[in-house]
Amino acid sequence: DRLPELLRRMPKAELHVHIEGTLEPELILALARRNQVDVGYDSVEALRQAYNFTDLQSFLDIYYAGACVLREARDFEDMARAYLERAAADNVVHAEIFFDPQTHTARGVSMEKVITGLHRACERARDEQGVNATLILCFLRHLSEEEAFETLEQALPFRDKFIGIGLDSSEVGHPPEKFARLFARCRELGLHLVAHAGEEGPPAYVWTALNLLRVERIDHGVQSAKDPMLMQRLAQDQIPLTVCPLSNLKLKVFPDLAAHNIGRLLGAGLCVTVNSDDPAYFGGYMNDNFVQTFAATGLGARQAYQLALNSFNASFVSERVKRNYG
Ligand code: ES4
Ligand code: ZN
Repeated sequence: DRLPELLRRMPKAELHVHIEGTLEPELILALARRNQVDVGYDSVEALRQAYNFTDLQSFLDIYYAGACVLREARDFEDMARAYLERAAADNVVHAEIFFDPQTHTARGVSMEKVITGLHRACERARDEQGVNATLILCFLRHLSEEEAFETLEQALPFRDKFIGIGLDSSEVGHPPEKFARLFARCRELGLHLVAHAGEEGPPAYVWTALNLLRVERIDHGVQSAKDPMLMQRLAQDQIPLTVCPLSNLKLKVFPDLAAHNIGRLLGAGLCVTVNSDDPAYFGGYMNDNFVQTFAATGLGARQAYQLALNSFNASFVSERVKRNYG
């Protein structure tokens, strides 16, 4: 069967990856040593054994703890470089990378160190891997609107180094409307807008992300299948969903990959894409997500082509560049 080979070799765009979620245990330990930070684990095996989360919150607790080893601009650069080399090996030619500045500024790391470190890795990837990499600043939805506005102010001196903003972290209890004014401001600034919605939260959160935040893409969005009217809206307006199958598996959004609704979403005509989310924690990068999902759900070459095409159509590259990809 040559399908896995097709999946691995086809050029693709990754639109949903948290750079802090690409920190492999080996790099966490190396940075802990370099920065003399105590992470509470002394071996790769011990760290990996702690990755036994059962839902989004139990994952986030470990993910934020791992990020504590990041102190200097070069730490952020090293992390992003490792991800971009790994992505290039999976034939990812375009990546729009999330970062969570509040996780770092809350620990006294400056916005400048975070953004300049990540941006240097993006520039290098273009030169050395031929990967076009851009940054999307994510606000933590469990924190306040006021803290989000402060974070935006801190980031504006580096406005030219990120293309958009997103909303992530604990979803249930933190609906999109909490950040309506923030997103309106970012829209005025000409930033692209995306938000996590419908990962664990209800279809109502996808509706408000679309109608109140006016986002251009929905991150995850798999719970949309529970609402036929919402499915119609997503299909009609071709709102991309950045789906992350192995993430959904590890966080028990679906009991197994065979039960994942990606085939149903695609079949309903939605602009679905496949992404890795937090590959160091969820057990797979882009090609692992494609190969395992296709093996479990019985999708075929036609869907492979559609997903690759969708990933470029859903990206924030210019329409002119999109015509070249197509
Ligand atoms: C995340 Cl899987 C997921 N969901 C929400 N926020 C996140 N941040 C990093 N990974
Ligand atoms: Zn995510």
